[in-house]
Amino acid sequence: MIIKRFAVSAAAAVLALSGGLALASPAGAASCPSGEFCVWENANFGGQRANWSGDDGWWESWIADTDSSWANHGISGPGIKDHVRVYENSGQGGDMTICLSPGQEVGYNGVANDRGDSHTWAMNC
Ligand SMILES: [Ca+2]
Ligand SMILES: [Ca+2]
Repeated sequence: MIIKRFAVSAAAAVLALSGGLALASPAGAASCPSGEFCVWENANFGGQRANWSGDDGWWESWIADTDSSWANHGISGPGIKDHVRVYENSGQGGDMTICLSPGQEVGYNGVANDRGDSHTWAMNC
C-alpha cells in the first residue's frame, strides 16, 4: 500500500513538472505557419488552432472569446506591420487584450484569456 501511494505521488510530481515546463515553453515551440498569426482555444498551444496571414475584424464564433494562447510568426522587416494586436470586441473595438511582437509566443495570459474577437497587424504595440 505504501509503495503504491509513492508511485502515484511520483507520477503526479512528474505531471506537475512537465506542466511547468510546458508553461515556460521556449520560442519556436508553437506549431504556426511562417507569416501567420495563430490562436489556440487552450493554453500552451492546445486544442483547435485558428491562423491568419492578414487582419480579421470578426473572428469565427468557435475561436471568439475562446483564445487562450497566441503566436506571432509574422515576417519581420523595415516598414512591415509585424506586430499583432488582439481586441476584446469585433472591429478592433474595446480593450486591446494582448499584443505580440514578431516571433513572440504566449502560452497563457490571464488578462487576455477567452476575450479576443478581432485582431490587426500593426507597426508596434
Ligand atoms: Ca480558452
Ligand atoms: Ca470578446
